[in-house]
Amino acid sequence: MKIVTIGLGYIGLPTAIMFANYGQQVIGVDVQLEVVNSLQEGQVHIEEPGLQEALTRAITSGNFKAQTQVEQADVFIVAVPTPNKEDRYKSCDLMYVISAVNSLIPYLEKGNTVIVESTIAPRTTEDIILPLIEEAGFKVGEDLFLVHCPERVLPGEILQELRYNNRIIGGVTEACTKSGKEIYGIFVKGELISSSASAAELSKLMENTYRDVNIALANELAKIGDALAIDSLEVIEMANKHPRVNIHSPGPGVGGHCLAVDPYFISSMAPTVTPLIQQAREINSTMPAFIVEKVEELMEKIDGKKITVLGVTYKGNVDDIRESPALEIVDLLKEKRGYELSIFDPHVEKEWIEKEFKQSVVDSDLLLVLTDHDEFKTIDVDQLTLMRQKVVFDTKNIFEKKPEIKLISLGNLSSI
Ligand code: SAJ
Repeated sequence: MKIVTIGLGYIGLPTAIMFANYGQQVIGVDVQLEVVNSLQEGQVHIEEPGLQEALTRAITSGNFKAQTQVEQADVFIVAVPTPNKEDRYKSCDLMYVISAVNSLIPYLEKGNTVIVESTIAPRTTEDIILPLIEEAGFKVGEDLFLVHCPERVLPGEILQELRYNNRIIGGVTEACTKSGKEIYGIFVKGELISSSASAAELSKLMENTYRDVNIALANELAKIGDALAIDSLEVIEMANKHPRVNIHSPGPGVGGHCLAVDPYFISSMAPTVTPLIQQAREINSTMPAFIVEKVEELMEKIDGKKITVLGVTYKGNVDDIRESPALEIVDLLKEKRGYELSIFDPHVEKEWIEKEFKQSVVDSDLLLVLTDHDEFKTIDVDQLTLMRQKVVFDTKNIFEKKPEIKLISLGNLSSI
């Protein structure tokens, strides 16, 4: 089978490589020439465990190549970004999806299958993509097949989850779903769930919304703990021992290109019936400002000047800084509050990031933990000797209590 994947980012690239390593002939297409060049030279451009080795295998077998041009194939997979529009409701911007679909239409032939993996607002496949294809003269479900098959893999675990997660196959007709199942059956070991395109779209969005709302509840609980001087982290730990409770973890905010984006795709389509979803977004997106407020209180109390920030990615063990609450916090602390800042993140290479942890803590009054990279979990007191004061504000709950350290977490904010 010949497959063209359009979009070689966090989802499109692993998917393309996976099909190639399962014996399919795959052409990966991206509009960014530097991405294509780097892949042609055998180098992945994103950090994801196992991906480099998988690319090397795919290239060596001759089953994968990258290019900027779409060409004829049996299957077309669209995995391009869908950002929020800058409108009032932050609705789904389909610009890249429409452009990708338009780029493949000239190559369509009878019997082809078009799959959209990009996360899209509910009803997009049927109301927007289907007409584009039918205007080109094809009857979907008869001449060719159209499927929404949302990606649901967790960054950091992509290769494992691509294979073992259950996969929703949302066909525009039953024949479309059947075709989608045959294609993903090539490597997916989880259940292939037959559905419609619209239900598949909403399911994907609700999965991320469920997580966003649950995190908002945890963040609200951290604020309740602060207001009432009760350890909210201890409360969460105990509550989660109840067999039907699973409160998520509070943190400095919700980032990445999924949870901080997708809930708006639902609320913008149904704004009057989504107060809970909108409120959760509001709670999570104001967490950085809340953390900065607490940092200010703490810095005033300890008469501090310099802050060392640990981690700027949107979560631990990834290199992705898109929609990162940590960056928003850095910006607020530096530009607006004028603290001296030193930033350390072993997963990100930028000129404003310290190369050495040891160097980043020199004369620091506060270690502000914003990301739970594994590297930070093993930091011990000896590595903090160069700090002016050994105060740690750990927003990710990864530091152990030690007598030599004054440790503030989201569980004991009231002790500031
Ligand atoms: N976070 C918290 N508290 C938590 C869990 C997460 O504050 O208890 C924060 C993280 O620090 C991060 C953000 O939420 O800033 C999102 O992280 P995440 O690990 O929840 O999710 P993503 O964005 O990396 O991936 C999610 C996943 N969705 C679900 O778990 C329902 C993944 O399976 C999806 O494929 C992905 O979105 C996507 O592409 O949509």
